[in-house]
Amino acid sequence: MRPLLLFPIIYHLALAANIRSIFLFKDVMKSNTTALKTSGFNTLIMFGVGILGNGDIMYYSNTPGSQDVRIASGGAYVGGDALAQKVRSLKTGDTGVTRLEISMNAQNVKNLMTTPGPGSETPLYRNFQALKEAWALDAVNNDDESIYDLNSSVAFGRMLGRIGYKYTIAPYTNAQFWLNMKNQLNQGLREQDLLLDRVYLQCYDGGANNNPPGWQTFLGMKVVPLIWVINDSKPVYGVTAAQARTRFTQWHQQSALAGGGYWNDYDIEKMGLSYRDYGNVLSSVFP
Ligand SMILES: *[C@@H]1O[C@H](CO)[C@@H](O)[C@H](O)[C@H]1NC(C)=O
Ligand SMILES: *[C@@H]1O[C@H](CO)[C@@H](O)[C@H](O)[C@H]1NC(C)=O
Ligand SMILES: CC(=O)N[C@H]1CO[C@H](CO)[C@@H](O)[C@@H]1O
Repeated sequence: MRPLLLFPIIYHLALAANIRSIFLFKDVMKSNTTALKTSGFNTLIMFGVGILGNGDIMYYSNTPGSQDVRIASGGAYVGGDALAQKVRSLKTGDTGVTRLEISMNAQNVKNLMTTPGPGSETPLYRNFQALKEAWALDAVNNDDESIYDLNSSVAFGRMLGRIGYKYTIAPYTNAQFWLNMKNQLNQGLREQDLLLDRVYLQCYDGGANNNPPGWQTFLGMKVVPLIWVINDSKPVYGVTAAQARTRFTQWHQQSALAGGGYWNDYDIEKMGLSYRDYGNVLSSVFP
């Protein structure tokens, strides 16, 4: 009978894999995706997705010379083949990346959850379904920093869950709101089936004083602290790879974390930093 035990053990190890993440602020058509795939990261989170009042989905540009791209409309992917191929390539070929997320704000979510609602025939549902397929996405990250409407956020999260996405959050403040959301979205679900399965905690800028172990206790789930790499936008929050190692290690010793992550790839390239150095920190602290 012993061999039967192997499967659950392997399954458990797969679930326990440490998260090594980076937010992609730079247009994926312009960033060094080879470096992103081969520097130790296993999770990439594409920043700058948003929805319009009619349920169309946009990929907003945060890169000089790039333009905003409409990526889903009328229940179809409309972002173009080159972009779809580039995004899909992040998880294929020579890569350590196993999970790809898109990060968005909460603009228009409340309106659309009220009318027409979260049903499977709505433009929003069909657009997210088409985008998931076109880009081979695993999760949608909620980076709401202003609206915080619980009811519509929960309805939207459940809608995404029915499409097959996981749902993640990237709080910097308002812990009670995120706890309420997590409790509603994960109510009655087993550990391996959680809908809201990851928390990326901003530990810079407005979240500079966040203590990841404290958040873990409050939320009742492990978190992935995010650190901002060296940058010229808000230099005071810039952290070298060596400093990142110290901070991740200290938090992890206080209370085991789900992994670590960085904000963001654009600054790594702009400041001439090393993906390898920042990635190695995650690979050694969160092997
Ligand atoms: C992209 O990253 C790879 C791997 O780190 C490196 O060899 C290559 O020189 C980089 N390309 C550019 C254009 O910087
Ligand atoms: C909560 O959201 C659902 C789904 O969109 C909606 O039907 C319901 O009216 C909302 N309730 C409140 C109190 O806003
Ligand atoms: C160009 C620039 O100002 N870079 C700064 C980014 O942040 C780090 C850390 O504070 C500074 O050392 C850099 O000078």
